[in-house]
Amino acid sequence: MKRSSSSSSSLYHWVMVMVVAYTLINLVSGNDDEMIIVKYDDPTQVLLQQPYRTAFHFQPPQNWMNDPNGPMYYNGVYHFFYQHNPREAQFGSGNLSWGHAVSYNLVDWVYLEHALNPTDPFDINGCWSGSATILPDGTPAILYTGVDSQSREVQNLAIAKNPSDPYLREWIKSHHNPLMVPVDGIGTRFFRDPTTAWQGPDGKWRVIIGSEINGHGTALLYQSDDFVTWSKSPKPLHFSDATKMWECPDFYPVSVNGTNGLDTSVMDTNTKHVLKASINMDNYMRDSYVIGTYEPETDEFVVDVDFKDKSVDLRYDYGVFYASKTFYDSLKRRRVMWGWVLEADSKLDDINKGWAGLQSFPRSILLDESGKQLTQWPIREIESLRTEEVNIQNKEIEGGAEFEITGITASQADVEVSFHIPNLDDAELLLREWRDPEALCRIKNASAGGKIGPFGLMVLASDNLAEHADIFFRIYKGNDKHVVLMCSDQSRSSLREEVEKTTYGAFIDVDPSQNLSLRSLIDHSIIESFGGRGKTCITARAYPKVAVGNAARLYAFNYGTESIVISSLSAWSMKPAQLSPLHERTKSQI
Ligand code: DQQ
Repeated sequence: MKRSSSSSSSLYHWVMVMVVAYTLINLVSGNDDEMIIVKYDDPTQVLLQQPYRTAFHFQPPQNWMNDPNGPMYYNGVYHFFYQHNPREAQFGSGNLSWGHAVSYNLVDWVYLEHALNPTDPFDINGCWSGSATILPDGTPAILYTGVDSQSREVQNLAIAKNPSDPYLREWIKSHHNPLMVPVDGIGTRFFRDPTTAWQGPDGKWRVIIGSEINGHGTALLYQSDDFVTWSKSPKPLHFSDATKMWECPDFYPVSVNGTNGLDTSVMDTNTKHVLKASINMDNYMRDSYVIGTYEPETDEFVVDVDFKDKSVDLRYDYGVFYASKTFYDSLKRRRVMWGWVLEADSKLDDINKGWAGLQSFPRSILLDESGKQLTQWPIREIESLRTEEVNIQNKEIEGGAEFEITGITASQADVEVSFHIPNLDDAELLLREWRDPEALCRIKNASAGGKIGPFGLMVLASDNLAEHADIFFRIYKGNDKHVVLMCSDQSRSSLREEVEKTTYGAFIDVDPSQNLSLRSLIDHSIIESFGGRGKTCITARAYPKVAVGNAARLYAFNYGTESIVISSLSAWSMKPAQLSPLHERTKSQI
């Protein structure tokens, strides 16, 4: 692709983003009965701040968004709900409502009216996170946490008013609400986030609720015959004394040999189960998971390896990724995951920009063939956004070198690269004290030279490399095999001081004598990276001052002493996804 066409399409995109952003602000502001919206005195100020708004990641038109809620595929339409504060670009627990958007391809979205707002005594202080379950008669049902008039967390039910409305625009809260209240010593602020329910062989529904009991993160188990009357099982599904409060648990089957995802109630001898907990402990937010065997007759869940601590637990993503939720996509027979990607910009800048919070690009999720971990990959529909392409084959990068990958829009790109490491013999020894990969990535950042690595990609880089975010590998010699470290280093990602510039890292369980792959989705202020074909994922935020829009560059680099070969690299500019309210779309555009 030629630089001139990418520049003009990018310019067009920017103009469109600004026009749409301005129009949306006005449109939504005018819709008084729906939301109360912060008014901007000087809309140009808002528009000037938009370089960080994303082109193909889900964002609401404005204001604060956090957890993904109740994703589902129903009657030909994908539904996505999200925690939204319709009043401002900051978390406001009492205002939290369920934003709602629909899609036919999980890429382009139509914003609808909010599905749930805090209006009743059982949720007057916030409609918090929850999940959707499609009942056997085809009725979509939402179980969600309400913060009630006494500030207790309680579980509520809402049913789609008209299941034949393709967009399920109206939801009726059950007059039986609240269905579950904190009893038996459960803390009133430690009882939330119901999962998608599953049905056991006895026909009873089961659901788990996140909690902390006696200081231990716990998945409380509830059962019901009719989805309305729920009773607490004497034993939780699982708990861990290595963790505290479990938010947004998720529990679902994965196929041991197959490449399809499984519906939540499927369980047979070819399935294992995944239990994920979102743990916000010691100022660190992570989505950790365990894999185990679930016996539906007894509700026993026996884990292979239990939760321990943040440096050794299995995590969906070792970067900024929290409160995730999966759903079974019956159309494509896969399990799809969404996760909340937090901001790294200052609170004041969030307010000035008028928005905060992203969703990860949806990922399909499978059990790895080792059976010991999951793998994730952006859903293949993302490829419909790929446009100009560059390819590089068999290119050696000598130690200490970098080169620019030109020909694509580097601020809005999908990059897949596969590295060959010609000589593994001279790998440095992995020292015992380097147990925590994130700490190791901080000590050995991209500018600390090594032997095999650091090598990888420099993204959202400025012309003179004053700004760049780096995703790279280092190879070490461990006790009996090579160890591969993957880092996502933001330390030089912005000349703006107020921005958080966190460095993340994780080990990848791959054999580096085979090709080592890296894929990065770059979208203005987010970088989602997948190492070893999705065995290790790291999501990061970057807010460059200079490397924005057309000024952003992409490089491959190798600052180790040993040469590395790029066996293949493909990179694409990405078209923006379509995100707009229903009244702005014609039928053919939906
Ligand atoms: N966010 C929700 C809670 C959940 C937390 C409130 C996790 O339901 O525990 O917005 O981010």
